[in-house]
Amino acid sequence: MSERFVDLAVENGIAVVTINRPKSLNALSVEVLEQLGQVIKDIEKDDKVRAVIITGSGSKAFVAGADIAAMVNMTAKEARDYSIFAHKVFESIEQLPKPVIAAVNGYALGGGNELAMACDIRVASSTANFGQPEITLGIIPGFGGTQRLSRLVGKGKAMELILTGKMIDAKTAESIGLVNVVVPPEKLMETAKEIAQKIINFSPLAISFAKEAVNRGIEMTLEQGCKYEIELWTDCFTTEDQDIGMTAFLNKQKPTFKGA
Ligand code: CO8
Repeated sequence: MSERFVDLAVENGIAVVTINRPKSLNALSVEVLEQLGQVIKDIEKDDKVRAVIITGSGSKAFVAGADIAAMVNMTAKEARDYSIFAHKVFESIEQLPKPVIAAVNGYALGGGNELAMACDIRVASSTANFGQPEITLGIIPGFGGTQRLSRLVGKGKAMELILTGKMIDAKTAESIGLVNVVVPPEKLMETAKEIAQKIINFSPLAISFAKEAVNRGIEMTLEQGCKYEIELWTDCFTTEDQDIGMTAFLNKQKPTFKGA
């Protein structure tokens, strides 16, 4: 049996996905990406899973990047296939109709920062560090970094990080909008789970529509995005959850959403 590099644990509707390759600081080899892709597929099909947290094993690294040892002798064709495959896996995370939170426990470099950025929300340990150091290796980010970073933090900061390859600490990452919240290391998983729990109390359909509206809309003009929002907003009114949520509000009760 092949070695497991991605662990999955589901508890109370929250799936914790742990990249577990500590000897290489959880670097994303092809095997890791394949296993991560399969775990995300399994999670999509599993109705019991309502939210996902992605983290790294140990306290040193979330993911220290793509696997440099595996890339050093790659041909251009192999590098292209590697990049295309990673993009597919990260898109499957971004497009998963369930919320995904990155719990960044340490270094999130290169492909690691790109993985965190494919998630919906990033919670960071105060000991985490972020960066796109590809330029120091004679390459550029190849798992979405040049695109998602500028969308998240703006072109100027993205250029600075990508062109200098410098690392920034968690507080700096928070100040530029790369990270949503920074917490002490011992509070990392607790905080990520609290955020996941808060979200999964809401209608899973509304959550998936909201995620789709934001993710698709950001690729469109404002006018197109607003039209797209109208469609998804309208879809909300075909759900029982819309009735449940509004009726509960008017009756001063707490809604229990059905996901229907
Ligand atoms: N790949 C493979 N192995 C790694 C990686 C990595 N990204 N990062 C760390 N390791 C290994 C080290 O080689 C070392 O192995 P060994 O013990 O066998 O020597 C072990 O992990 C521990 O690392 P260090 O001894 O270096 O630990 P330090 O505490 O001294 O340093 C750092 C920690 C700062 C995180 C350092 O390891 C480092 O700089 N790592 C590389 C970070 C990096 O450059 N990441 C970007 C990689 S490129 C990338 O992600 C591109 C994505 C798009 C690719 C598109 C492909 C087509």
